[in-house]
Amino acid sequence: MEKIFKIPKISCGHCVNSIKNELSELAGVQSVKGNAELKKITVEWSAPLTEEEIRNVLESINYPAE
Ligand SMILES: [Cu+2]
Repeated sequence: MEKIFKIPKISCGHCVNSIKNELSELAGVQSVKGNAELKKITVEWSAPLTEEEIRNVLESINYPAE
């Protein structure tokens, strides 16, 4: 699965890097790409990981997705 998450709290490349680091640690995540200017993160993942779990992690690191 692949999805683009809009994350309003992204303000610079460091934010993108922290999100990348955290999400990359999740089992099932294949790739994480980010764009600081657009405040968007593209995540590619496979089951059993779910979109909800990804959203929960984003929330827990204080970068909730819209
Ligand atoms: Cu930042």
